Amino acid sequence: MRIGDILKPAATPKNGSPLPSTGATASAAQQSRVIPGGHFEAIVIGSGYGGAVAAKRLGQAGVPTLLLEEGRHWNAPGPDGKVHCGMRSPDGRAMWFKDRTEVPLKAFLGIDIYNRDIPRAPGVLDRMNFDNMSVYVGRGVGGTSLVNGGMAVRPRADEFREAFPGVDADAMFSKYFPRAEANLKVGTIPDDLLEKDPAYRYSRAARKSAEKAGMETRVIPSVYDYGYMRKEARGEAPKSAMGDELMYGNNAGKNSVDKTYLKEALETGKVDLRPMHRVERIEKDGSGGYRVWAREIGEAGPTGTVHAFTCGNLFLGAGAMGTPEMLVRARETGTLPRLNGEVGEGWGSNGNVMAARANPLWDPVGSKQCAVPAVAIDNWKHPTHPALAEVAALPMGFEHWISMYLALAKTPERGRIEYDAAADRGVLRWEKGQNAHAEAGARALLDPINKANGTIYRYDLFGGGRPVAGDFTYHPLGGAVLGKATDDFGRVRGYENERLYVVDASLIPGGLGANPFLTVTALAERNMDEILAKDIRPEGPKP
Ligand code: FAE
Repeated sequence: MRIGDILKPAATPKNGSPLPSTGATASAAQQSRVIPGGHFEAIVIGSGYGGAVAAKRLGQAGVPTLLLEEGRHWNAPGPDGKVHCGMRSPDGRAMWFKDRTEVPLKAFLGIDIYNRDIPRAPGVLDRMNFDNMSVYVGRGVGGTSLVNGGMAVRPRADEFREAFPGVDADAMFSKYFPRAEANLKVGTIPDDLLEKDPAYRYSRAARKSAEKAGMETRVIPSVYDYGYMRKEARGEAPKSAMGDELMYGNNAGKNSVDKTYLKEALETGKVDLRPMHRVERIEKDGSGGYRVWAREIGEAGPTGTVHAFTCGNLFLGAGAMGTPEMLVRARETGTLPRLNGEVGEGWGSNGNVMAARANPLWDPVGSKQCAVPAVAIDNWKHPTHPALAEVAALPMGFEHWISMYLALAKTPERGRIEYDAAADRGVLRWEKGQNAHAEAGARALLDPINKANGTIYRYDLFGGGRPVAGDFTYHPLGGAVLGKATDDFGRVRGYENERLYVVDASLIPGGLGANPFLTVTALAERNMDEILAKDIRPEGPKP
């Protein structure tokens, strides 16, 4: 039985009222207790980029705000004195309730050297597996900023305009992208690191082979602190990205949003942060606002304690898996019946494809590799298969001559998030053939590089003898697309005048031609300007 089966919409919970367990969490919670959580002027669900911008801007405007996050607050060291574990030594901190790590690489020369058994715990990286597509997301205060590559890339203006016909692109590029870059602390890798450091030999090798094929290359901005990276390179600071830290979190160096927007949000004194609270249901509360049901997550999984909070303004920032899931559940179970048919639609993988080439012996990539990518190869001018490929690190501690790429290919393929009533969860509908177009885009970029350099793909890394893999993504986008499921500022359609907002990557329609977090942040800044000025504090901030 689920919360929705137990409680009629807008029921007022009594303190400690006993409830049967929910279907989704039956093994962990034999009995659920609902505890009234109090009223807040605003609630933000999810603490990634979109949620962090919303929380900071609400806090600065003097709005008492509750920030609910499913994952941990990663601020306390484990027994080894570190908050996060490294990629070569994963433990329970690595993955979200998994018995074994699930990184994309399956094998090296036929042997699975990448994945390890680990204790099941609320770790920082989740891989959500659906038919034909797996989706990686971060779990914790800071969302996917905790585990991502830190690449802060502006989309091309024409791609931005295509994705967001209702948004003033000039204002975005002159005001909101610069604002997001300043707040996220975006910088550019200095020449001494990129051109000379042994840890960037892999970038230089891939760049050289691309240029030999006549491809354009460019440097990618990042939120990693290059002052810190220089110290790592000189041996003056503990190694983080220069060691093997990235996908399971960085212990230093990276400006994830817990170090930027969220820190500033909490400093306003107006934002109450509750980690390890998973929102399972949202509904109108009968007095014009919203009731939000959040289950406490414990070290062993979901607990039997559910908090029922109320608010006047509800901001959904649970990412392009979490936000569509909450919305399709609300529409299908009737707790928000006026949501339109666009909710759940327009989901895409941003054309993510991973691929690898084998370099010749005279082109080594280095046994030490810095995990923060620095170089991209641009094939966007391709007439049918535009793509950008970022040169990714593969830090294995020995020379392997592999150039690894994360391609972002332009593809028309889109899926949808549907509500699975039996499991009470959102399910991604994505067909097998839908990966082919993006994979062809990656090959349209890499085939000429192989040809010009007399090299071949690596066929042993992704399983099934495949040279390219488009069946997983780091960049889930869409499911509540701007201008379709919402108005042009993220106000949810059907509830436009009732203060229900989407602020995250689900606003982006499936593909962008660039890594998404800078756009998520800039768009959230723009939308919060409008929402605060018109809906919440038309008379100005009240700190
Ligand atoms: P996100 O950051 O995912 O945050 C959502 C938060 O909501 C998470 O903390 C969830 O735990 C939480 N949540 C979900 N459901 C619930 C619920 N029901 N109740 C409470 N909390 C909930 O969303 N992008 C780039 O631009 N550059 C990169 O270099 C890059 N590298 C990446 C590398 C990896 C390995 C991965 C996985 C992603 C990468 N991305 C990169 C993608 C980028 O991090 C992502 O687009 C943004 O983080 C999306 O931001 P949102 O605010 O939408």
